[in-house]
Amino acid sequence: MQKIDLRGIWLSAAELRAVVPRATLDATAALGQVQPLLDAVKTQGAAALYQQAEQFDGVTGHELRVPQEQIADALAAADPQLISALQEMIRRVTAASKAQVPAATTTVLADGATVSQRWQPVHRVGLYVPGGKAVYPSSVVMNAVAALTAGVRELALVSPVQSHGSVDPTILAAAALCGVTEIYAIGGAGAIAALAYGVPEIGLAPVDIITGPGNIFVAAAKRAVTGLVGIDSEAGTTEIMVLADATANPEFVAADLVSQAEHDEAAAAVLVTDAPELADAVAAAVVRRTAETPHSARVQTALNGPQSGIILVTDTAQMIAVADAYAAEHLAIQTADAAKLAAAISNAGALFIGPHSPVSLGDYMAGSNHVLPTGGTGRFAAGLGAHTFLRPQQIIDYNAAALQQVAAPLATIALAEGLPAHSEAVQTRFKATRQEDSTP
Ligand code: HSO
Ligand code: ZN
Repeated sequence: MQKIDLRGIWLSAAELRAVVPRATLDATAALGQVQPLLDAVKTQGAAALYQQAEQFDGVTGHELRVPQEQIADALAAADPQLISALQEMIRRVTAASKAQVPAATTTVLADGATVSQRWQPVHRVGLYVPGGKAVYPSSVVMNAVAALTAGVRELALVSPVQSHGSVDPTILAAAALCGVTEIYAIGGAGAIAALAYGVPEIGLAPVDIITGPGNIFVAAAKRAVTGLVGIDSEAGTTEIMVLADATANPEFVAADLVSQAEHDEAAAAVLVTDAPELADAVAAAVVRRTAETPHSARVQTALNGPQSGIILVTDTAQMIAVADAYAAEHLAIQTADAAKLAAAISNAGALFIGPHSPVSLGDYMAGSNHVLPTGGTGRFAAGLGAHTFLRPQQIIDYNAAALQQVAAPLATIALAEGLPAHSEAVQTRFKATRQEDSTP
């Protein structure tokens, strides 16, 4: 791993963002390539989906809608130990997701004047699940449980057709465990178009929100249909930042860095420490663990790539500044005062406190959601949760007296804006005789 020494060098947040390594993924470049695929699905429906499956997945003639028996078979054939592990995960993620549903509120502004707010789930959600090298039943759970806990009524899952002519059976089993049964064997940009526009011939109705990770073409397609539908944040490659001091266990730190590097050659792993001895111990442990781990080549590429590194800082204050500027998807804090340090940091997708809260705990069993903002978007975006599928709606309820109380200031503003009919809509309610009352 490369070393960057920032000791004694005080940089602004913008400068820190420029020097701390990270992977970048820009979907804009793929927009031009995906537009014709989206248009084809919009105008030709299932025929375009078949054509794209043949072109990109090398499969044709399969059923686009996965039959219910096939889903039941996949669940029956799944390893019972995997099923019970996923069930425990579902239980924990459901419990923590319930706490993400905000309470309704009512504000009384005067006698007979209330503004309430309720959190309304969207009706229908489309969930994209990648196939191929990254088949993650855990991500099916994270997306489906968050949506269902929010109160979403319908969930359609799409995933690329595999060589056996259907969706990966592990994905089918995970979906079934969550209660998702509307599943389509379609993938890539075309699948995003199918969710956004609908495909009536196969009974696929358009959705309101599309979530789920995918490759650069899927990300570009999601961007292209944004506005017609809502999307979750654009998922980039996994990244981990560990803040550690001299009290940290170098083996724990190294294991955490390697764990996320295992995802992808482009994954980013960054250690920030004020203890040079710890930096050396972690570097040595990383080399040893990388050599021993099954995905050795991938991990080595990720950790030695320009997106990863070890940052030496002067003190805790600089550690906080680096973490805040970076806004890591996963921020692990392994210092003597981890909880206190976490309280001082505002930008991160999720924070993992102390030596016994590794990031891989959050990936599977913590109860938290593992779909988190990458690429520094944690500065303004949140991870996926029940809230992703909820909209706050305000409900205005005034009686006559309460309306009359504000009629004059309302008129003042309406007239200042040159919109007298706005004021008239209020005033007419207080006129003694309405026209229709005098007609015989
Ligand atoms: N660390 C990944 C999620 C994941 N890990 C899925 C294992 N499976 C992105 O947060
Ligand atoms: Zn992971």
